[in-house]
Amino acid sequence: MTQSIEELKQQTESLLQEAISQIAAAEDSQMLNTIRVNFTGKKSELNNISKMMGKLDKDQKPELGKAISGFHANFNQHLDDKISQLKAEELNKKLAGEVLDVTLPGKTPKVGTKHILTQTREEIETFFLGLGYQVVDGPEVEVDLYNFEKMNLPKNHPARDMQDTFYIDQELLLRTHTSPVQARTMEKHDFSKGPLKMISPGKVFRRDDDDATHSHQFQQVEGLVVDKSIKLSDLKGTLLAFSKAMFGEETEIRLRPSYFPFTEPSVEVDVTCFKCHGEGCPMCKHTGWIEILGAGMVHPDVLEMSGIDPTEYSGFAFGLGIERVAMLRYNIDDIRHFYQNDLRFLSQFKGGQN
Ligand code: FA5
Repeated sequence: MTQSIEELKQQTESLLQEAISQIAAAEDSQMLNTIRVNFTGKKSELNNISKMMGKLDKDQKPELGKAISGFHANFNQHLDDKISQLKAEELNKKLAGEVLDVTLPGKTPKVGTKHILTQTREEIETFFLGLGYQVVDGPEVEVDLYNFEKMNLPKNHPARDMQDTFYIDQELLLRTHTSPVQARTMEKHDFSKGPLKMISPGKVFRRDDDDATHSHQFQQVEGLVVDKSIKLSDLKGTLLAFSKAMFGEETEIRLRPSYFPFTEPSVEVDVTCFKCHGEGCPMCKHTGWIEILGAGMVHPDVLEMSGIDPTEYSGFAFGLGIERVAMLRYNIDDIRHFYQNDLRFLSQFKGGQN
């Protein structure tokens, strides 16, 4: 049956109205897609109308063409508007479901803390930097020459027994103390630029059996001052100021005669017990004093072996165990706690960081 141009235009218009009402009722993009296929696809009524074009008179063809393209323009416009509307609705729904209460307290990230030995080492460094010392590093794998010989401990010297260690070969070993850094620093020092004042913190190793106060690996801080007319009283004044800074203003020190091959005279330095303040308690084994370090005046032979004239220069040196200082300050009863990585122990020492 052939339809007139008027009927075709009418049919196109009806189709458009139907499409518009379906678009308006659509609830999601999937429904819109179905509408698009139904109204503009190959099997759509509109396509059938387009096929009628060939049967129309020449002057009627543009009329139908105009009606069809009018359909498309209108249809697409309504479709686009609906897509935007659905998108906006979707976003609003999402936002409504995601209510953000900006007044809720935030989640504090867990921040770690420096190991208590690192904190103690840094406090010691800060103290000596304040007195104008430089902080020097030295090798942990050391040669016999620096660890022993230049420290006045020639081969077969009986005092080597006090510091047995792990040997890599005849000449190479894990250093037993930080004292070899003394020789390494003295050899390089230029006295025209001022006195030598250094500390050197670091790991040391000994063939010691582990117990509550001994470990086969621990940390020391070496101290060394060399200049013209350095005296034992300079050592005592420095260590008194250090002890007060570490253990409290009321702390006193005493020097007891001792022996180290690299110092002459040599002393052990004790501080007044900061628990009983000298009265006597289990901590200080009822003596009122606690030993913290070894020290002395640098032996003239040690100065000479490092190229310094002992008739012109003198110096003092000291060496302390960082673990020992931390154990005393925080009343820690077993050195092994430092190395076991037990968070219940470590997290007690948060320093100033948390
Ligand atoms: C020395 O190592 C000397 N080099 C110190 C020194 C330097 C004296 C400069 C004079 C001049 P000593 O062996 O006493 O000395 O060790 C020094 C400190 O290291 C001790 O007071 C102790 O705190 C610590 N220490 C020694 N052996 C151990 C160990 N096995 N475990 C933990 N700490 C230790």
